[in-house]
Amino acid sequence: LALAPVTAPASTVDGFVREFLQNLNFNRGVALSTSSATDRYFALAYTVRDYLMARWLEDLRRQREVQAKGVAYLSAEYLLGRQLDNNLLASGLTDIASEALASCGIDLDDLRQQEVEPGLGNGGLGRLAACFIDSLATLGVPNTGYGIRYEYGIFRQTFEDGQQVEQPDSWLAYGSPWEFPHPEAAQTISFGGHTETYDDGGVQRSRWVPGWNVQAVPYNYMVPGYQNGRVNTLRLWSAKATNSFDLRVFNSGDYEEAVRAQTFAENISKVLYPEDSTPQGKELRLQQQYFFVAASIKDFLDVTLPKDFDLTKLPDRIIFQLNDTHPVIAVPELMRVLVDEKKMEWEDAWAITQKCFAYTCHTLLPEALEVWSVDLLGHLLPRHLEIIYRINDDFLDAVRERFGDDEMRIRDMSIIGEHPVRSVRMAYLATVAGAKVNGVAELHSQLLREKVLPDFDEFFPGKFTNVTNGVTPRRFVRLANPELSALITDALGSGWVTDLERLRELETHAEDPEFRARFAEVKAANKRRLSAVLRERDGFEVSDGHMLDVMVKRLHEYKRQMLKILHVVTQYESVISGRVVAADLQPRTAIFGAKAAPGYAMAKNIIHLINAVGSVVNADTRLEGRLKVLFPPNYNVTLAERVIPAADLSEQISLAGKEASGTGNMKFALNGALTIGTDDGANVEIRELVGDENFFLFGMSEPEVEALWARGYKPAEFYQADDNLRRALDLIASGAFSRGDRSTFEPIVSNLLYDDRFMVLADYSSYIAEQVKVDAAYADQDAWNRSAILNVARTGFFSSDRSMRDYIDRIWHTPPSF
Ligand code: DL6
Repeated sequence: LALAPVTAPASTVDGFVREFLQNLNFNRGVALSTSSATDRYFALAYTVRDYLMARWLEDLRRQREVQAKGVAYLSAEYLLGRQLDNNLLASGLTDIASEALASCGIDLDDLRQQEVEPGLGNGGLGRLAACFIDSLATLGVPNTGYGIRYEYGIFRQTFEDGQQVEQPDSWLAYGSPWEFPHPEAAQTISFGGHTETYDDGGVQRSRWVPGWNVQAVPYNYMVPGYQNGRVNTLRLWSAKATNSFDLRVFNSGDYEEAVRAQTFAENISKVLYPEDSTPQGKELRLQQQYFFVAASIKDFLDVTLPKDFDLTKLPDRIIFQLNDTHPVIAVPELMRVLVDEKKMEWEDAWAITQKCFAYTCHTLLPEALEVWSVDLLGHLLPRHLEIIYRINDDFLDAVRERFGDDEMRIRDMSIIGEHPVRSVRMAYLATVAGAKVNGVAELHSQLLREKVLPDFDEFFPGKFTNVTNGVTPRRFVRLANPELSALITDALGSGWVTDLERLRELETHAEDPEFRARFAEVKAANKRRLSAVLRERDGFEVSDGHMLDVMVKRLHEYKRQMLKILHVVTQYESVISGRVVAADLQPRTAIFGAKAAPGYAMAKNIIHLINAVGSVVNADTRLEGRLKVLFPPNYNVTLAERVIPAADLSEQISLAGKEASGTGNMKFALNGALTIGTDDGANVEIRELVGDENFFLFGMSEPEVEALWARGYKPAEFYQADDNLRRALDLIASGAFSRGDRSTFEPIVSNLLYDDRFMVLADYSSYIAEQVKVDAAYADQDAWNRSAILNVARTGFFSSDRSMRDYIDRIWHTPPSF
């Protein structure tokens, strides 16, 4: 029996009902008549798992047997979103489940609402990782995603008097039915202590004598491919104390001290670090990073590989993809394991290591390029610091050999920076160690090569490449937009879900008035659906006939939510001053969704301002309801799935040269919103694909931004030169949105006038002019719909399936299936 393969339950309504009721009875311990919605949701999730289980076990068996080269994706973040619908879709069970539940008197939709989404990421980077693992499973590429099972994910945002308040996200309060804990497979992870040299049979070797340990407990999650019978694994690590408490101390009555070690250890996976672009040198953060990569490397070497594996063949078996700098401490860790534990020669270990890693950079902001002070690193991971020094010495010797004693260049390229404190530059370490380094959009990869790491590009010809980001069409079109999906399937058949370039075939349909009318009806239905969600969730009303103008993303000054709210204030001011008649405004609702990092004061001020403007504008009858601002709190993946399909206009308005790629921009275009955007990140590629006539471009290009900086940017000159800008800023400064208190938003206004690092004022007039064109274009609904359909038709390139194929071709060289 133990050798018999597991079989899935019968894929029939009766089979599903039987499995569901069994789960309700045997796994939840309740009868249908007494079950709560939570019981039913859990029983449903268990049932879907049961259907996927046979495939999962079979894939794990096959992976062990075939031992083909696979991908280990190392990411500190996975912003997964709800799992139930995705797993129902992947297993092809949605209709059966819906019918089966209905026969038990249960509405599937009610159970969907029970799921708390695992918010184990801050934004684009974490959501990208979730899209990538979905695509790898769909392509049939063996992959394990490795990360951290944070007990608390990204904070739950509420507003108090318009200001952000962060609440803990206790997504595990009722447990998660999707995870499989394996405490018996825990790995011991060490920290602290010191290093020493010793005589190993006549050879002098170094070793680490750690100071303390924690246990890394794996929790496995299924990652099913889309209706292809493949299931990969996401393995998230949870920290546990080696000794849960000290009984002797407990018995002496010092209860707090007895569990101190436990609290300390378990803090490591307690909370997602709430920053996505301004990392601070926090010890806990470095602990998190080392904790998960050390556990993942051990897991791969000790558990996945056969016992007698020849480690010189490691690059034929695995590539560790470093998702940004967070996992880069994996490089010295693999070196430590190979040299100290497996007793390899340094040169051999380094040759292997250099083939086993590749690094994706996700930023252009200098402050987001992570560095760790050598003091902290040496205190927490002393042996790793020694290894990093040796890697750096060898690297700088090679640089000297190539470029001579150019000390300036040596200093610039050193993995160790000296200012303001001696630190390890993790992006440099990743670049030196990685077989490949990629940016995430064409422009980003170009700027990475030319501006951020030019010396490295020269030194390592061919190492740098680009892979433009993508998004999974399963979650962001098929699930999020069922009506558009039905329309597309009607026109093209269902193959587009795994071959998104087929959307091109919609181009001819864009010329068909009947198709355009059906497309318009889909958009209207999506707006009604969003309206119902916002009414129930936040008590908001979405007015009929309004253009939905949407800006949803993390709050950061470089993304320039400020520019969008200045547009709202400009329109508002033009009406209350009597220069524009309200009836002449194109009815618009600006929808914002954004969380600010808790320590980022200016971002929080901007949230406050948006809410304050919304309160005043929405209540002012002079606007005759033609301009509205809605800011639903706690923007997350679940809300994104409702907002994006309903949007008419997508705001992608970062300062050129600052947004690495963006992925929201792709989701909106694929759902038939037109973009107003700068030539930044992947906007550039979106515009090239959809055509200038279907995209609202404004603002300076990246070279123009550079030229303005070089000339000396004085934002106040732009304020003086533009009447609308002056009026809008003056209105904010006057206290019009702060009950007359001029001090409330003074920091925002003076920052814009005297600093304005992200050139909001310089791009303002071009933005406002382009918004006038948006209004004019929207007035011709039929032409707008044609453009929207062409956006859908021409953006199939942005499927994460294509991104994954690019990684496979350009970086990983893994076989497409096993
Ligand atoms: O590559 C995914 C995503 C990009 O789309 C965004 O443009 C980029 O800002 C984000 N990067 C990060 C890393 N930290 N910073 N800054 O979140 O990655």
